[in-house]
Amino acid sequence: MKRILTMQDLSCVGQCSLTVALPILSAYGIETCVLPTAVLSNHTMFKSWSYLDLTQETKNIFREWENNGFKFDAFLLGYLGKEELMAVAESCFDKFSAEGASVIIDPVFGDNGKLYGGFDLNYVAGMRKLISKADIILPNVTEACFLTGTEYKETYDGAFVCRLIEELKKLTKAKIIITGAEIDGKIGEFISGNKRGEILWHNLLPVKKHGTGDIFAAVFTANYLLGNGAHKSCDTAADFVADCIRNTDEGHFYGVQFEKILKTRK
Ligand code: PXL
Repeated sequence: MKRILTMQDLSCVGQCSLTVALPILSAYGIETCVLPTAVLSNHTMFKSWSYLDLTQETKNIFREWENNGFKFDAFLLGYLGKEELMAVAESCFDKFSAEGASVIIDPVFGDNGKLYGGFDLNYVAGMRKLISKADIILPNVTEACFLTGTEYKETYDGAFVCRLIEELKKLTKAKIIITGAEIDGKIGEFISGNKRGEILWHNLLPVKKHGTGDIFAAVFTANYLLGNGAHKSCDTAADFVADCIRNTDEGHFYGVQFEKILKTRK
């Protein structure tokens, strides 16, 4: 059985980051270990939140993991929260990678052309460096723009997204999957390839929901680790997210009810 370490925040309420990655990866039969980077009362789309930074505690955790000889077959990184955690992540890969371990990084710092609250360009610069260690990266269009220093556009075409991929290739050897590109009433994932990349199109749903990027990353990662390949894993993850959105009750504003879908899908 594969063992993964997922490193992201624990938002106690709000259906994102660890509270979606852990159940989803586990439901796919992957042994899932966690490295919480911070504990928040709830995610930052609510009107207020508390934030306990766990950067210092990672030293103690790593010491004991070394004592116990733990290794991981894969890493999934999401919202880290603080720039200092980039170096922590690098040392985590160095110390705890099993042979051939995959590093999957969802940069998680912005959307709709803006950085999430609490992030600045130093964080982006740290992430730009960290993605050079990845095997797969899953930025959205906003994150791809910030990482490559490209000006964000509200409306763009496929050529714009392909250029983002070419710019990202200068920063990392990772397979690049730009998620949630919205073009002409459709939503798609752009996947880098040796020559031409691939685009997977899906119907764009009329509502936007929080936490769907984290769900996409978890379903993608689970499928990828089970040997389904990047293309199929992407398709499955996009369908899963769409089903979650369709099955979320109206008025449920802070996330999607992925639990309903997890019960029915593999
Ligand atoms: O879903 C991404 C995410 C994760 N964790 C926290 C967040 C967000 C997005 O806003 O605030 C704490």
